[in-house]
Amino acid sequence: MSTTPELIAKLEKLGDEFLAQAQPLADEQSIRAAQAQFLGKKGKVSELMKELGKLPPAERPQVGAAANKVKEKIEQLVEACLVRIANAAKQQDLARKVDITLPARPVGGGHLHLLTQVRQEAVAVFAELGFVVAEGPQIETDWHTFEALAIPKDHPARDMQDTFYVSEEIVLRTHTSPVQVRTMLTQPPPIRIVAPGHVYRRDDDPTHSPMFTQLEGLAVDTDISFSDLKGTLLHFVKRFFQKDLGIRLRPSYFPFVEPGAEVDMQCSFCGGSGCRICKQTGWVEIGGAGMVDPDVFKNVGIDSERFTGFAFGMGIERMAMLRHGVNDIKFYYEGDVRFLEQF
Ligand code: FA5
Repeated sequence: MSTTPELIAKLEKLGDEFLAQAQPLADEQSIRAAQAQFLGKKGKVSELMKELGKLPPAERPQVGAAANKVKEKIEQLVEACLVRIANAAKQQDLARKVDITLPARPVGGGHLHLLTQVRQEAVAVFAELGFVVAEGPQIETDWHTFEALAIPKDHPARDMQDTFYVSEEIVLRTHTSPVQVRTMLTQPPPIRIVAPGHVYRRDDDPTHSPMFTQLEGLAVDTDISFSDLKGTLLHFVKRFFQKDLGIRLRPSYFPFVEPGAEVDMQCSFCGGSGCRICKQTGWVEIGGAGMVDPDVFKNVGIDSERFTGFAFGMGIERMAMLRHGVNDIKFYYEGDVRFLEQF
């Protein structure tokens, strides 16, 4: 059993002991562990204090005061050690050399969306042939979208394009053909335009989307014939797909052209021998086309005795699918960078 002076001496020694133990430590965690060894519930100070009860009551306050003093000293040493390591870390930071002449890391840039790329490339092919870009509104009048194109309200052809109506007279355009009307109303022949843009229909399956992109074409002049239409489309397909592919024009009905045709091209994937993209037929439909109907010329005030014209409308998603094998139209619009980065 220790006497009061012995116990006080032991307590006082703990301060130096802590200092010796904590001085070499270089991180906060070890300093806190050392602090617990001295000041914790089962720490060295508490151990010594167990002897307090055995001392004469009159001497106990003296020992208690010595214990408080050593606790305070250890607390101060802990603080000093923490400041020391914080300063050391700061010094290390300041000493680190930065080579500002190193080249910067490249910043990942974005790129045009696949549909924008395809649209620009398609327009570029027609631009080589003298076509210029024309535009029209996506929220369009019923008259420009249907009536002027010889599709009156009760006409069964309206069922081919299930329409989103804004009001009785205003629609979301179902095709880019109203740009034909707007162009012919404002510009006298000769006309050679292409009109790319968004169109809307109540359509939704793996190859049809409620919003998609079409590329309209229109040429009006004194001597335009069906063979000009065929030659233009054939040139486009060969140039755009950079392959010697054929086209075929299947007789079809659009009220605003006469004769009218569906435009098929040989499948760019298999070259016409049959694959999953063309459903083993060797051919894929890319759009509609035909000679401008004299009724449409009448509606826009162009003399159909003097002028003839051809028009076509193609799906840009379809062309992108044929170029890149995209088998679900949704991929274009989901904004998934894993898809978009491939192009
Ligand atoms: C038309 O829209 C006519 N305006 C085309 C035209 C223009 C004919 C000028 C004559 C003269 P159609 O409804 O077939 O035609 O659409 C043309 C192309 O758009 C289709 O061949 C297809 O490639 C694409 N398309 C049609 N509906 C959708 C849809 N919901 N999603 C994606 N592409 C579509």
